[in-house]
Amino acid sequence: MRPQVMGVLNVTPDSFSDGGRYLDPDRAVAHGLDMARQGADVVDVGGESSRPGAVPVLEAEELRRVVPVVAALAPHVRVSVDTVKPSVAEAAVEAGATLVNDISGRLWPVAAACGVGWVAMHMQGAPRTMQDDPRYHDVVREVHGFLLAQAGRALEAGVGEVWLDPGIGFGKTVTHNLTLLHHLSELVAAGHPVLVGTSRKRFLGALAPGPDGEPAGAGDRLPGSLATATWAMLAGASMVRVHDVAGALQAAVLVGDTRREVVGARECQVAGR
Ligand code: HH2
Repeated sequence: MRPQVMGVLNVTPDSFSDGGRYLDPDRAVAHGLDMARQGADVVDVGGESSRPGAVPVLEAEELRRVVPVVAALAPHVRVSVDTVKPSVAEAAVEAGATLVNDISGRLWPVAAACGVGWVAMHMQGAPRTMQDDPRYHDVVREVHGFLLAQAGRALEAGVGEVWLDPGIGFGKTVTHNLTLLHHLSELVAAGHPVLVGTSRKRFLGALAPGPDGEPAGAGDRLPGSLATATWAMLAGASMVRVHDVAGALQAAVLVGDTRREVVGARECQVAGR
């Protein structure tokens, strides 16, 4: 099986890379359907930005942004809801979402009560201040330890589908992000499916500046996004969360084929090659 691709749909005015583009519900639904056509296995609908410095959104506003978009997409593609608010998660599930993507890593009781899957992500602190001075004694031990403890609680509560996500960029320096990617296979080895989101994140720009020596802006981070998504999939991640679905899907197919060692078989089917 190839790794899955989760397409990002931010119904927000202020997300770090696509803020304002899909705040209009019709545009959001059109983009979600487009990602589904491109092959996204899941469309992740969020109504609150979690970029560094982001200010929380009121519950009523988040519900207004998310619920109609989830309802319109759910008949066509698997939908996850990216929220930390139990009420928003519940309303999105009511509207058709079957996965709660939880950057707080604390909503397993909601997933258990609603009978849906749950993504537990690790974050140090809260978006408003998380990048001020993130510190760990041992980032791998602390992040993996938190995720496995939360997974245990979720399983005990009866959640049947538990994903773990190290939370790249959430209260982490560039070095913390790279260390977590380096040790990703250890998280995979714990036995839960792993989701990784590096798409367009700031550390990619900092690591690979443009020709002018300046950090690459969010719109110029596709190569780094694909490289890190591919790294994660090769390390065993079962899903990558991306803004650019078509490229990630191509990478996922290649990783899947390489894992199954069918490259040779496929070459035979391509005439003249
Ligand atoms: N990253 C973002 C949001 N949600 N969920 C998971 N599970 N993993 C991630 O790495 C992750 C996430 C941040 O990206 P984006 O949604 O594009 O930006 P914003 O939070 O500004 O809306």
